[in-house]
Amino acid sequence: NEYQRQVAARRAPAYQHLRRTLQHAIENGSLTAGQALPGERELARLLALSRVTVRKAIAGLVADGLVIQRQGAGTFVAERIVKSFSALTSFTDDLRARGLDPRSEFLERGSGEVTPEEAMALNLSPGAQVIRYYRLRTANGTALALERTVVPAEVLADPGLVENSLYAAFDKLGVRPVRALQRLRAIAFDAEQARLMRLPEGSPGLFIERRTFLDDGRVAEFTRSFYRGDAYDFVAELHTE
Ligand code: 16G
Repeated sequence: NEYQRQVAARRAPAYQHLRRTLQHAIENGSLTAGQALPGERELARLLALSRVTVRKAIAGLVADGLVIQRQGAGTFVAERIVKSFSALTSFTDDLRARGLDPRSEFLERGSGEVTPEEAMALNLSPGAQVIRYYRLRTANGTALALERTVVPAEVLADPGLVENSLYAAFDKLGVRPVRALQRLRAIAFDAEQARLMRLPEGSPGLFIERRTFLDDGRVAEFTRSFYRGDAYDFVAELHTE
């Protein structure tokens, strides 16, 4: 009830109280997508809170993906990311184009012999070598996706060649993807994925599987991506036959 809520609110540290207040303001639309939040100093002054408190509250909202911080420009209420479903672009391309700073956090990185499932997906013979990545994809500190990628070692010889972007590594090596097959379906993040994404278990996600081909017909990557369902709009242009 209201009394319990007020008692709980009073007991919570000030930064959590502020974080929740701002979260509600975003959820009920009093703060709208793209809108700038007052600066840290300004907020602290307006609410008679310390700057540390304001900073901690904002950091929480960034981790939740509710706001985005842009270097030198300030903090803004997050807008959904519009992504083409038919363009062969990379995570890094998509976010750089929006002025954000995309990063890869490697959860796993290695190489080994292809599994039967991978051999089917990559058109490889049993015994071939592959490299594998499991990455948390972030933009300006917000986790947006988890991606498992397998690449034939004949395309990318060493797992260390990818710093942040797989497609940037392809580009450097003169590897040119020309087409891809992709499928998408709705999922709910399981407990482990939710922990990595810092989301509640069961949060909605988009599972996208992509096989990318080179012009000589070889498969360059097999990637299974789990994108945040609340952050992305996939768009495509349709034509009559
Ligand atoms: C995108 C691709 C993924 C690709 C990755 C490369 C979708 C649905 N998936 O996330 O298949 O491996 O970009 O990104 O777009 P990177 O060059 O930033 O590593």
